[in-house]
Amino acid sequence: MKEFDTRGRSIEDSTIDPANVELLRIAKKDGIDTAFDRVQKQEPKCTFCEEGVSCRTCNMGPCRITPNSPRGVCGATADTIVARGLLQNTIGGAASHMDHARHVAILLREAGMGNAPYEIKDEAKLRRIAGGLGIEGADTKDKKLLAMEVANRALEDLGRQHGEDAMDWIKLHAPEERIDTWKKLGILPFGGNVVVNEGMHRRTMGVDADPVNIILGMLKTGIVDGYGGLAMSTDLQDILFGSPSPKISEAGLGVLREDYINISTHGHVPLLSEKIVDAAEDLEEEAIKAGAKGINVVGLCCTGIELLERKGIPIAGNELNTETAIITGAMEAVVVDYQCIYPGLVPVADNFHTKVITTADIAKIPGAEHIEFNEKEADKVAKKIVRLAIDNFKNRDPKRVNIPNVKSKVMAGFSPEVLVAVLSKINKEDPLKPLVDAITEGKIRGAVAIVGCNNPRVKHDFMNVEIARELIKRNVLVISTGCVATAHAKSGLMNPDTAYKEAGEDLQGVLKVLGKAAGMEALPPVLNFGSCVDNSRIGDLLKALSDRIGVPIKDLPVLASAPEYTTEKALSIGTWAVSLGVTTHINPPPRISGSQLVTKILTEDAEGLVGATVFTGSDPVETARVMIEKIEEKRRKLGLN
Ligand code: SF4
Ligand code: MSK
Repeated sequence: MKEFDTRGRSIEDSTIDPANVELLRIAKKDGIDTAFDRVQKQEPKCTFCEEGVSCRTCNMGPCRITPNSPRGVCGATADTIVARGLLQNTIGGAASHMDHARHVAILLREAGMGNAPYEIKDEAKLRRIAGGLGIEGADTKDKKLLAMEVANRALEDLGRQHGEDAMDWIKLHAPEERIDTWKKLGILPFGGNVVVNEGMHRRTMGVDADPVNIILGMLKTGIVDGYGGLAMSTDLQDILFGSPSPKISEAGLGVLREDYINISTHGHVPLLSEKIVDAAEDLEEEAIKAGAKGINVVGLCCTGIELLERKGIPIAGNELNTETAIITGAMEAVVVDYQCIYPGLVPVADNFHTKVITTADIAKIPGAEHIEFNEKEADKVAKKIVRLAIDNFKNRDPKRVNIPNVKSKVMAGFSPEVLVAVLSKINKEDPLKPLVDAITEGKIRGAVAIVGCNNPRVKHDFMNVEIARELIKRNVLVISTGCVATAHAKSGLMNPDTAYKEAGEDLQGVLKVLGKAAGMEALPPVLNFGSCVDNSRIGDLLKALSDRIGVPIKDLPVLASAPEYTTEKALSIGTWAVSLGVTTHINPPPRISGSQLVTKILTEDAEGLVGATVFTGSDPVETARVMIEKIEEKRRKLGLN
C-alpha cells in the first residue's frame, strides 16, 4: 500500500475539512495521489530556493548564493536575487489579473456591439463607471454604445504605453492621498500592461540590481494589479453579470447531490460558468431522460464564488477541495477556465468517470477534454459541455459514490454598496456614520481582510479559519474573499443564523443592529466579499471609510492577511494592500529569508515609504494577538480608546 505521507502527517493533520478527511481516506485506500501526498513527496525542499537565493534567470546560471560564493556569475548578490524573485512572482500575479480584465473588457465590447449573447445586467454601474471616466452622455447614451466605450477605455488603459498621469482605473478607485504618495515614490502606473513589461525587463540579467529599486518596482506591480487587474475585472463583470447582492446558499462538498448530474465550474473568470448555469436550466429535461433527477451546478474556487455572489449557486469548496470533489465519484464534469486549476485533477479523474473539460486556449491540461470557449457562441458551447456531462452520467459507478454529508449554510454577496444599502436604513443621510461610530466607540475594534488561498504545506483551512475565530471573538470584524471566504463559509462563520454567536459581545451588538436593518437577526461576523478579483471591493470600502473619517487608509485600524497563500496572484494582491497602507500578514513566509536587506525593507522600512509593512506568523492564536496589538496601536494613534 502506498504511503500517505513521508513525514508522518496524518490525514487529520492535513485538513480541518471533515469532507476532505473522509475523501482522503478513500484516496489512501484506493492509491489516488492528491496534492496532500505530492506536497510530502517534495520534501525536503531545497534551502536555496526556500530562502530565495537561487537564480536561473540567465544561462550563466543556475547560481546559488553561499558563504563561499556570495555573488552569482553576473555579480548579483543575495539581496538582488531575492528582490528579483519577489518581483517576478508579483508580475505573474498582476499579469494574470490584467489578462482576466482584458478578457472581460473584450467581451463587454462584443456584447455592446451585439456580437456576443450577453446582456448589460447592471446599467446603473455602467453609467456610474462611464461618468467616472468622464465619458460624455454617461447618463443618457444607449447602454450598448456606452458599454463599448467603457470597454474601449478599459483596453486603452491597459495598453497605454506612455504618460505621466495615473491610469484611469486608479483615478476611479484610489484615494488622492495614495496617488500623491505613489507619484512621489515614482511608482504611479500610467498604463497597465506596460508595468508587467517593464517589470520583466527590470528583472532580467544585467538590468536592475538595486534591491530597493526592485522592491519599488514590486510595489508598482501590486498597484497596477489592484486597479488594472482587480478593480477593472470587478467593474466590468458587475456591468455584464450584475453586482452581487446578499444570497443565502450552502458551502462544502455536501452540496453535491447523489441523484443529480453534478457539474462543477472551477477557475476565475465567470464568462462561461454563467452560461453553464443557464444551459443546465435549459437542459434539465434531457438530464431527467438520462435517469438523473436534474442537473446540479456547483462552484469551486473563485469562479464558484462569482456564481455564489450573483446567483446563489452553492460552493463545493476551495483550492484543496478541487481534487477531493472528484473522489466523491459523483462528479460528471469539472469545467475549468483558468488560474488555480491543478493539472493533478486529470490523474485523479482518471480513477473515476469524471471528465475534466478545459475551455481556455491558454489553459490546457494533457488528458483533459478541450472544448474551446468562444464567447460569441457562448450558449452553444455551454450546452455542448452540459450535454457531455449528461451523457457521462451513465458511466458513473454508484458503488463508488461517496458524498460526505458536510455542508454549511452561508450568506454571501457583500460589497460596499450592499453595506451602504443596509446602513442607510439606519441613517439615510449619512449611511457610513453608524459604522464609523461603532469603530470610534470601540464596539468594532478594527477590521481584518483575510484573503487568498489554500496551501497543502500547511493544514488545509486551519489558519484561514482559526485566525478569523480569534479576531471576531475580540470584536474585530473580518472580511474575506477567495478560498479563505470558502473556508469561512464551510466552517459556519458565514452562517446567517448562528455565526454571530461566535463574535465578542460588542461586535455581536453591532451585527444585530445591522441585521435588524437587513431584516434578519444579525449579520455574520465574517463578511463574504467575493472572489479574488473582488478584493477591489475591500479597497473601495477602505477608501469610503478613509474619506468619511478624514484619515488616510494607512492610519485606519485595519489589516490584511493571506494565511495560507499559494499563488503569485495572492502575492501581488498583498503587495497592492501594502502599497495602499495596509499592513499585511502572510503565511507560509515568502522566499525572502536569504536577504536580510529585503526582509528589513518589507518588515520595517516599507512603513516609511507607504505606511505599512509585512509580517509572518504560522500560529493562529499568536498571529491574531499580533494583529490585535497592531490594531490597538492604530487606535491609540487616532486617539481612540
Ligand atoms: Fe546567475 Fe546572474 Fe544569471 Fe542569475 S542572472 S543565473 S545570478 S549569472
Ligand atoms: S482561487 S488565487 S487559490 S484564493 Fe482565487 Fe483560491 Fe488563491 Fe486561487
